[in-house]
Amino acid sequence: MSSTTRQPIPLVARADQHPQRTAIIDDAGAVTYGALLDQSARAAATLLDGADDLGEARIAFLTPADRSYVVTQWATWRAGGIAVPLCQQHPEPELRYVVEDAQASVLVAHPQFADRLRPIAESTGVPLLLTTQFKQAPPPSLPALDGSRRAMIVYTSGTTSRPKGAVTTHAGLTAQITCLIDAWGWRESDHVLHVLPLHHVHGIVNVLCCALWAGATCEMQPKFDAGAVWRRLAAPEGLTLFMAVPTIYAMLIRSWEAADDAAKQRMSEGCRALRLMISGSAALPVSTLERWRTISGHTLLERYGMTEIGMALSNPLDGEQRPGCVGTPLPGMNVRLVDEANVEVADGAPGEIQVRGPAVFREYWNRSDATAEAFTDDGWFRTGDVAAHESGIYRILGRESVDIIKTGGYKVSALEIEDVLRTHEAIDQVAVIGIDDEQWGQRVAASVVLCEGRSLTLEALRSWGKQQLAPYKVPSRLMVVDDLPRNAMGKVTKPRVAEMFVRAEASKPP
Ligand code: MCA
Ligand code: AMP
Repeated sequence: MSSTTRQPIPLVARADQHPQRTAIIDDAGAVTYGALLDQSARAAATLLDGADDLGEARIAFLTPADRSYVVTQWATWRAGGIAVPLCQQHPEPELRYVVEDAQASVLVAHPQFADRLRPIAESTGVPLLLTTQFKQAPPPSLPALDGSRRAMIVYTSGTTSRPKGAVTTHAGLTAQITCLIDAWGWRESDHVLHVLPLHHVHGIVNVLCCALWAGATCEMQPKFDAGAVWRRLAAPEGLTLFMAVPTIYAMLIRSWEAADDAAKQRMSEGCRALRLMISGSAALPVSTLERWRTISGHTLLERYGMTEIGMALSNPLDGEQRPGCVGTPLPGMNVRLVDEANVEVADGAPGEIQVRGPAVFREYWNRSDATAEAFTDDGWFRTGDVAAHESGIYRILGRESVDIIKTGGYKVSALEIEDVLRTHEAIDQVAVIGIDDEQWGQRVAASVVLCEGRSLTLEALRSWGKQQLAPYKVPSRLMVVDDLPRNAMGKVTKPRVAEMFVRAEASKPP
């Protein structure tokens, strides 16, 4: 890297210390840190297009899970922009929402996804750039940036209908990364298998950015596929780390159970070569933890985090891990449990998790009211999750809002799904809830009252829903009812809706 392009984005600057090392392995082969620096400088020149600094312009991008993602992310940062990763699985309305809400200045697409972004570029007037159009020459200089510069917007669902953009600064990202580097002993010799989506913090920060910070190798599979993961784990040469959500471990367990004895043995032996396997993003059932231990020899290290804060709590790398617990605060994270009056609760009593520290996000993009509401007067971020601690070790008990559903590790808003379902021509009233599910953690379930004379099957609802919503938000359970249960105020009583689903499941023939 030339001195004119030297910059204090720590993640990028560190790459200069080991240009020959392999940073990424994807379907096309290995990429060194030096190549990432070179390609991201050229891409930054293209984004800058003669300007000195993107000045926090939002660059929304859609690429496969491969080197093109990292090149675009680094180029955006190096040019002074804010990275807005888009989701491959989102249908057009969801992609359009993010592009418009973030007020993106430029859309970047890998040619594979150009057709997905072109209609949005045409109707919004936001220019579309293909990753194959990145310039051949690096820029004469890159802007000087400090840690307070906004780095990334990740869209996250909450208690409002539409997702909000959580903005993290470069200093915040550095804090999120470095606490995990310390806590999980990341080192240059690490080699992580990456199978997670790249529009959420788990895949972006915990896996990709930590690996690149450490000078390690990040091996990217295009998407999670149980067979492909097991093939790699069964021949684990080089691999040291694996991270996933509980649903993925449940799917891997199923796939292992279905294999023949010789294959089972190869898979199990392969796992033993890794130094660490981690689970997070949703509660890890103790049954999954135990089954995985029998299969792989690993006690999954469970941790707790959130888009707005990165990771807050983690079990220790070495030492006691209590099943069902998420450990203690990570380095630099201040965590407390409070009651409704914001007073800290006693050992063993339930309280809301609140977090403070340099890793906490800066704001919700363009939503100052929501940002203000998310923090206490003395600066603690309210997570909305409820936990208890005993001798400093935390156990997650649930969430304050029934309208937040965790399915397959994704957080989705019941209110957002209800708003979309209400636009279906056959639906008069609707209540969306999460119902417990062994594989998905929770499933999205919809109870609907239909318009006079209309009918609706789950299949028809799902095929319509996939045009509007990400597949993980589309209900996979449907109940048509005459009336929704309501309280005296006329508000739908969601616990009663949940009971109706539980009764219906129980009365199904085995
Ligand atoms: C997909 N399907 C579902 C769901 N998702 N059905 C019910 N519930 C769901 N949640 C259906 C699809 O509609 C499709 O059905 C079929 O399953 C296959 O779809 P596909 O998209 O191929 O599914 P998959 O690839 O098998 O997805 C499962 C997955 C994925 C790999 C577990 O959900 C995933 O990558 N989850 C990780 C999410 C994550 O990274 N979260 C981190 C958030 P049909 O055939 O009928 O069309 S960050 C976070 O939470 C914080 C910071 C933290 O702590 O980490
Ligand atoms: P997201 O907003 O998508 O980042 O999801 C964050 C949410 O995932 C948290 O607020 C928790 O509700 C949930 N979560 C993350 N890790 C865990 C865990 N280990 N156990 C239970 N819930 C978790």
